[in-house]
Amino acid sequence: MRIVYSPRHRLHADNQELNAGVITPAFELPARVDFILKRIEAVGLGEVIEAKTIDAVAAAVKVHDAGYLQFMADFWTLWLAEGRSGPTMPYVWPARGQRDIRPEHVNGLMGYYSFDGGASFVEGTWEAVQSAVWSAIGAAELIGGGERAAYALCRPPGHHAGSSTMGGYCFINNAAVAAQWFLDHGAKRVTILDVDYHHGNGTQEIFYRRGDVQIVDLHADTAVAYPFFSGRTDETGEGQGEGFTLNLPMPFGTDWQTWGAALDHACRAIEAFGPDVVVVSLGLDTFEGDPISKFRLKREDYPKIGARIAALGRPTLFVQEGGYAVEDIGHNAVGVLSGFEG
Ligand code: SP5
Ligand code: ZN
Repeated sequence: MRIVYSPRHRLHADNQELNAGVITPAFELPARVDFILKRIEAVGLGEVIEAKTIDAVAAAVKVHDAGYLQFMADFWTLWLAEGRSGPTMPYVWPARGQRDIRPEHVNGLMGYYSFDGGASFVEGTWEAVQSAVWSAIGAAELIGGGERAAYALCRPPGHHAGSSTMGGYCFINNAAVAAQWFLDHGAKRVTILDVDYHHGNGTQEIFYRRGDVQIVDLHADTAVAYPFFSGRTDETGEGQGEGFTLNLPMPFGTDWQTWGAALDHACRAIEAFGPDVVVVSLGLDTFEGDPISKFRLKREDYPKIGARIAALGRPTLFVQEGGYAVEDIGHNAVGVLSGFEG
């Protein structure tokens, strides 16, 4: 299958994150893409295409708030105007009992448009964020043109980004933007199958009240795992979307036996929905060696994921999400994609 990516992802680097009381260098690194590309070339998975420049805001505004996108576009200018130039992260959020009111100052805006301290900006962040949308749309276009599958090698990832919130290393929800692109280009129903270790809270929020996009999400139980505030089994959608969200949480230590059974259950729900296209939010942080996660999938399990998804028999767009064991991520990503191709 063909791979779409942009070298501009590299502009989002040397940032930091806030985790359980500690500010650390970011786990979400440019090297992730390097290792995946290296493995793609080693096995000859397919042609790697550089994403062409498109209007990322025009594509993203179909699933994101316009004021949120404008804030991200303006952020670096506002930050420089404060006399700052280093990486930043938010530090105050509107929580229960406070007002949903848009402040004017950059420090307030940063909190208003985020839900954690995991999405920090550097000078090139907005450029990189837009280029991930180019990759997602470029790969979607390949499928629109008749290909059975394509891989958007996006960075930064997207599934934690909600309609007006960044967090969890995510700014624009690349998979959601692509799903909407399919609907705007003839698809009647799209499924987003999220296999990242973490619950795709942003994707769920964006489509929660819609019946044209089914969300099926395998993840670590959010009673004990990030992002904590969504991802439970009783979240099934609302209104028009009732019944079109399926959360499949699993405990720490989950291995293929449990995870593979959950994937099979997920795929049966997808078969019942009958989507025109499947968008896979392809996180690889389920790997036993992942530095921030607690599942135990092994390298040999990833081709089985691809094979089960292929058995759905639907046009399939893979969109890269998490996965932080940088030395292994290439094997695991290409494992899924090779398993899909059979
Ligand atoms: C796209 C994606 O996978 N985002 C993940 C964001 C996770 N952020 C919180 C992780 C908390 C894990 N704590 C790490 C401690 C490592 N010693
Ligand atoms: Zn993740």
